[in-house]
Amino acid sequence: MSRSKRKLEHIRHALSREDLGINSFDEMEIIHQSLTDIHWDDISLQTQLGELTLSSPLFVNAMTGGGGEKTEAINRDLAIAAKETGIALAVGSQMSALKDEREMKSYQVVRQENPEGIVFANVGSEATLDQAKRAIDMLEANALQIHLNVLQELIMPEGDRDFTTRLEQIEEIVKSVEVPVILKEVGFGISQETTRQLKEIGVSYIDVGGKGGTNFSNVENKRRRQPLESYNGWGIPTVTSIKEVKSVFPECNVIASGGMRNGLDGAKSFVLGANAFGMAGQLLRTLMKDDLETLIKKIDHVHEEFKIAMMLLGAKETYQLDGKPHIYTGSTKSWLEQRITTL
Ligand code: FMN
Repeated sequence: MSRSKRKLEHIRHALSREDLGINSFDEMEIIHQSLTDIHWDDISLQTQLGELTLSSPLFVNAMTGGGGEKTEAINRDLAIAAKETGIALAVGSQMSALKDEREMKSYQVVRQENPEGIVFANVGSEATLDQAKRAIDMLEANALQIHLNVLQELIMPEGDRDFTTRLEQIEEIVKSVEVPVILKEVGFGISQETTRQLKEIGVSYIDVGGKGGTNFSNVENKRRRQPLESYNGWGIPTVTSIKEVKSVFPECNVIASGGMRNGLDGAKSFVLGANAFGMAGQLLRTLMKDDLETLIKKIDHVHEEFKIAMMLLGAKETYQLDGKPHIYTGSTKSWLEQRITTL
C-alpha cells in the first residue's frame, strides 16, 4: 500500500475508533481549594517549554500531511484554528515529503497559513540527520518532533522491523540541529528506562504520548487480515508516564499527550509537572465531524477549562500549578506505588 493511502486510512480508522474506556486522568484528583486570591484577568496561559515560549499550554499534536489534497486541506484548517487561538501546531510525519517532493505542499500549507506561529516538524526515528534538517527547513519549524512508534510498526503489516541504529541516529540529530528536538510516543507512553536512555544522548524534551486516547494498535489492527488484538491494551497511561519521566529526569521539559480530553486534564498534567499538553485525535474528530468554526470554539473552551483550574488553585502563571495538592486512585495509584519511589 502507498504511504499516502496509508495516511488516509489512519485518519479514517482514528476517527471511527471505539473509546478505550480508560483514562488515567480519571484516577487523579486535584484537591479543591475554597479560597483564591487572584483576579481572572490576571491569569496568563503562557508557558515556557524549554527554549520555546508558548502563548497557550495546549497545542495540536502531530497528525497529518503526505496524503495529497485531502491532508493539505486538513492541515490548512488546523493551521487556521491554531492561528486564531494562538496555539502551536505539529504536522504529521514528513517522511513522505522527504521521499516525494510532491507531498511537500500538504505540510507547507501550515506555515503559509500561520507565518508567525509556532510550528513543530515531525519525522520518524529512522530519519537521517539530513532528512531531519530538511524537515525543519521545509516548514521553518520552531522545533522538531521525532516519533517513537515501535509497536505501531510491528502491527503494521508493511512496518519497519530493523531498529538497530535508532538511538545513534537520534543522538546525531539532537546534537546537530539548531531547534529543540522533542522525542515523542504515539499513544504507548514513555517509561523511566527509555527516559534514562534519551537523557544520556542529550534529549531534554519528551512528549509522553501515553495510553488513554488514540490507540495505534487498534488503528493498525483494523488494517490487518489477522489482527494482533492482544496488543490493543498495551502501553503506559499518560498520568503514569509523566510520573515515570519526571521521577528520573525532573528537569526534563515534559509534554503531556495521549487521551487529553479537556482543559482540566491539561491542568492536571501541569500539576504533575508538564510544560505543555497536546491533543490530536479529538481535535481531528471535531474538525472532520463538525467544522473549523466548531474546532476554534472547542479550543477556546479548553482554554477556559484550564483557566478555571488555575483560578481555583490560585495560580496566575501556568508553572505555579506544578505540585498543587492531588491524589491518585485505582490502577494509577497501584502502578505508581510499584514503580515510583519519589511519590
Ligand atoms: N504522531 C506522530 O508523531 N506522527 C504522525 O505522523 C502521527 N500521525 C497521526 C495520525 C492520526 C490520524 C492520529 C489521530 C494521530 C497521529 N499521531 C502521529 C499520534 C499523535 O500525535 C498522538 O501522539 C496520539 O494520537 C495520542 O494523542 P491523542 O490521544 O490526543 O490522539
